[in-house]
Amino acid sequence: MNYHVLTLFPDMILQGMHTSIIGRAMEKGLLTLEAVDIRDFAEPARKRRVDDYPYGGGAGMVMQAQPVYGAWEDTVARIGRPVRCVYLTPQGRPFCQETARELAKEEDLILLCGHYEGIDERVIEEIVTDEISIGDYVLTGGELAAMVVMDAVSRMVPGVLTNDQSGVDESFSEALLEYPQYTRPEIWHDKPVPPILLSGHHANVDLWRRQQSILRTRERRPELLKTAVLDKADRKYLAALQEEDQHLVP
Ligand code: 9D3
Repeated sequence: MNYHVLTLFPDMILQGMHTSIIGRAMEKGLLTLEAVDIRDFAEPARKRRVDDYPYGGGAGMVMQAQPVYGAWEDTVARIGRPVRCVYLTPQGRPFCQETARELAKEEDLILLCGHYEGIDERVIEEIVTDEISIGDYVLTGGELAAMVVMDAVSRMVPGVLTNDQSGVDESFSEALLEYPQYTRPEIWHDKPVPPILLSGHHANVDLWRRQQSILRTRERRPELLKTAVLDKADRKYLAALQEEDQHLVP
């Protein structure tokens, strides 16, 4: 996977990505990353300025079409074939694991980061193939969103995760939340590790963990239970929990 990030803050992208597992994968040659500075494509007369006032008035500034187009055109020319261009924007489709898996199939991805109040719509219409939001909260720009997308996409690229990290065939939409984890010491702040984990009965441990996953999912993300893949024992446990609740009704 070759990432090409069009941004006003290239250092932020490079510094953020060179640490972590993803940085390791870049050293292994599985991923490449370039940050293309949109300011390098400003009209010379504008002295690296790339924003201007919004037509129709209103607060803030808008990124001009021309420098964004220049950065994109240069990048596509160097790649040498058509390539998806992902615009990170609060107006985009909510990012999810399925999108990460789909984007990981591409050989190259252009990621376009906005700033100010946004980018002139006309260049969006010409170059953008996908618009993605990472959630309903307000960021100051698209850079952190681009890094979130690259992180999630990269771990779906074959070879990026080691075997004990798995991941490639994991499904989020079919899955439950994870069970709680414990490590040494056996007692910490008067809290013991759940005794079943020390019992050595692997089948009982597996069952307990599965039930903890179901319990947590029901408490924290009940909407995930609609798509979770549950076997007969899972459904029986879930029914027992609902039955338990019935007895709590006043
Ligand atoms: C509060 C300002 N907003 C109303 C005038 C517009 C606005 C413009 C630019 C709000 C946020 C941003 C910067 N955000 C992103 O570029 C962004 C983002 C986000 O803020 N939340 C979730 N996903 C994304 S992807 C890109």
